[in-house]
Amino acid sequence: MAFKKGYMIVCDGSNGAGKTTIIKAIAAHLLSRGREIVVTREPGGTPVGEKIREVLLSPDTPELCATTELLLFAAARAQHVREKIVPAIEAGKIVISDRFDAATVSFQYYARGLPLALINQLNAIALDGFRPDINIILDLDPAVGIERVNARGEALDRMEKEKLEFLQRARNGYLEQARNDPQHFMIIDASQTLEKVTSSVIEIVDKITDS
Ligand code: T5A
Repeated sequence: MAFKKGYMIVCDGSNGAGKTTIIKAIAAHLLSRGREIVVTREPGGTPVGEKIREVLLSPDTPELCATTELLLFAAARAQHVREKIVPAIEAGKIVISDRFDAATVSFQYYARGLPLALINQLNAIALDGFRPDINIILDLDPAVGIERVNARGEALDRMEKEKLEFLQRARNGYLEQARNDPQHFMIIDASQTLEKVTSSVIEIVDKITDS
C-alpha cells in the first residue's frame, strides 16, 4: 500500500507511566505494517535539544529558575520542530515523540504555576503553526510512577525529585487538557497491565494512521 501522509503521535503523561516502553511497542507495530517512522523525545530529539536536556534534567542544577526552565524547554522544541519533525512529516513518515508541547502546559503551568499566556505564546513560537495529530496520555498516580522508576534502578532526574504534589498537579494538568480538547487527547489508564495498555494504544494509533 502506498502511504502519502505523515503523522505525529505524542506519547505523554505521568512520570514513569511507561511512555518509553509503549513507544517501543508502537514503533514495532508500525514497522511491521511497512510504515517509515521516526522515534524522538522531548526535551531532546536533536543534538542541540539533547544538550539542553542535560541542563534541564541534571539533578546537579537545582538552582535552575522557573523562567529559565520554561525558555529551555521552548528552545529545545523550536529546534526539534524545524530540524527533525516537520521534515520527517513532509517526507511522509510517522513521528512518535516521547512528550511534546502539552508537557509544558502540564509541568510549567499547572505544576510550576507560570502564566498560561506566556506558555501558550512560547509554544506558538516553537511550533510555528505545527500541531501533533494526537496526544496519547498515559495516566498514573505519580507515586506509582516513581516506584516504577526506582525499580528500574536509575537515579531520579531533577523533575522526578520534585515533591509528589508537584507531579500530581502535572498529572491533573494532562487530565484537564484532555477534557478541554478531546479531539487531540486520549487518556489511557497506565495502571493496567502492559498488555492492556499496549493494545489500547495500538488501537488509537491504527485509527489515526489509517485515516
Ligand atoms: N518536562 C518535559 C517538562 O517539565 N516540560 C516539558 O515541556 C517537557 C517536554 C522529562 C521530564 O521533563 C518534564 C517532564 C519530565 O519530568 P522524561 O524522560 O520524559 O523526562 O521523564 P519520565 O516521565 O520521568 O520518563 P521515564 O523514562 O522515567 O518514564 P516512562 O518512559 O514513562 O516509563 P518507562 O517506559 O521507562 O517505564 C518505567 C518502568 O515501568 C515499567 C517499565 O518496564 C519500566 O521498568 N512499566 C510497567 N510496569 C507495570 N505495568 C505497566 N503497565 C508498565 N509500563 C511500564
